[in-house]
Amino acid sequence: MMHLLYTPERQRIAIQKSGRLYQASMDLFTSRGLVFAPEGRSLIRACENYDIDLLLLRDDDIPEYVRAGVADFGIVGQNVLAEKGIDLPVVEKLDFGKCKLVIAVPKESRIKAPEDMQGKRIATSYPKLLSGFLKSKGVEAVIVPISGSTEITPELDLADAICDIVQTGSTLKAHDLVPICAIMESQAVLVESPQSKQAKKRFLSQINLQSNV
Ligand code: PRT
Ligand code: ZN
Repeated sequence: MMHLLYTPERQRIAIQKSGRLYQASMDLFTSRGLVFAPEGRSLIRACENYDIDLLLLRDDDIPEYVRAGVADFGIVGQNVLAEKGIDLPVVEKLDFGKCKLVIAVPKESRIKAPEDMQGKRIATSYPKLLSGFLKSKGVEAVIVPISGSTEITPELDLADAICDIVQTGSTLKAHDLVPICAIMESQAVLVESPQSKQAKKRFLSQINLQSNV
């Protein structure tokens, strides 16, 4: 029998509302015994057997919600945390959302290494991580900020290279791009708010203890 745990208020856990991390995040909670009301259009979804509400958000917004303590916990990619520059305590590294942030170039390009990118244009949705990487290599390049579909930019001559997330590599291949170096490896992590009180931390660990995962 599932017993309800007493908490003075409901815990809020921010997860991606759709996209690559949504289903795996829901599966994680389900595997730990949480039952949710059927999907509706609301951005808040109540758990029926624990004092927990899910906040369904754009993944880019999750670090800020958790940092501010509006959400007590969040599930987000390490790449997003790093790009936002928001460092949050990691409760658990999760076994999904694994990917790499790489620099890739057209396969016929003369760019073969980061040093060859001096003065070149690189399209990315990760300007902060890219700029840190280029600085560490002593390379000055032009960062072209793009919010999505960077892989199309070399063939349209908006950029000479891209810096993007790769998982299987099939998107790069489809655009005749090849990776020349990796900037970071990433996976989904469960983070907690620094604002979160001890009771909340204990609360979550109780859920973990009930898990068979
Ligand atoms: O709408 P919202 O802002 O919430 O979602 P989003 O579109 O920003 O993110 P989404 O759902 O694409 O990805 C969420 C998180 O999943 C990322 O922040 C990463 O932590 C992780 N992840 C894991 C990935 C990938 N794998 C991935 N393959 N994120 C993006 N991709 C994209 C990549 O940008 C490229 O377009 O998939 C393409 C490459 O995939 P492959 O398999 O062809 O290499
Ligand atoms: Zn996003």
